[in-house]
Amino acid sequence: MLSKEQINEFFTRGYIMIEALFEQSEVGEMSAAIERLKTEADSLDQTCIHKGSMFVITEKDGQKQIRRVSWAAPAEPELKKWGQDKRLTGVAKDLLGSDTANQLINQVHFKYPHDGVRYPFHQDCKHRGIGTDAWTDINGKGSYVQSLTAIDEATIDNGPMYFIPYSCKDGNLELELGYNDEADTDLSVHDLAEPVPILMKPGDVAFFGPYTIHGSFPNTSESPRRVFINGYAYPGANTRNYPGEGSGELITL
Ligand SMILES: O=C(O)CCC(=O)C(=O)O
Repeated sequence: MLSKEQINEFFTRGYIMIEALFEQSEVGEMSAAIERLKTEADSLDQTCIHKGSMFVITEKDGQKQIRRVSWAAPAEPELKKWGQDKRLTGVAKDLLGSDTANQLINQVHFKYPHDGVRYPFHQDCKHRGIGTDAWTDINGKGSYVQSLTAIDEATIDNGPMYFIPYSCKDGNLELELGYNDEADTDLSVHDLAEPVPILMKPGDVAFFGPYTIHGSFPNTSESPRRVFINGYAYPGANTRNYPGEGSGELITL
């Protein structure tokens, strides 16, 4: 799927973007599945496993936040299908250097206007459990690839993803987890480039590694910013059970 230049860019800059990997009609199908999840989330008032998926619901300033659905597959099998689409897994195959992977993430991030949801700058290696028994970098190149598919257009105002180019160069910087709205990550102690907003059209996909620092700010626009995230680990790198029925499935890339 990828050229040598793209593979090199992934490992040096820390991320690549592939425009229009999915057609608009396909994004429409993903979007409809995500809206069905949103309807389920509307009926819940706290974080729970529902229909086999983990719905993460929080509250901020008295307002309900539908933050994410982790391992969306059981509640919405259409999203399992898209998360195992060969256009995503083919890229993961090239980047992992493996024909198979454990799929750890099949997730939707919702970000509605003024809901305050943000993701402080972080590295996904922390989420994978680096430094604990949960995680081993088996292929010596991070052993993990995450993809982020734009469902809505990502504009500068609706809380787009930001990447810090080349921030993967020093591996694990032991940053905090990226799920706490209140966290205030001090990046000034590291020698880093400026964060770059990734303005995506629906169907564009960003791929990034476990050491690439990324995050996003609240949605201050009047339209939603929804993304569909899938993550693939080199077989055996992960030993942890992720919430959701069937998570961590060994798949053929
Ligand atoms: O949805 C976002 O803006 C953040 C995504 C993210 O942090 C991740 O995919 O690890």
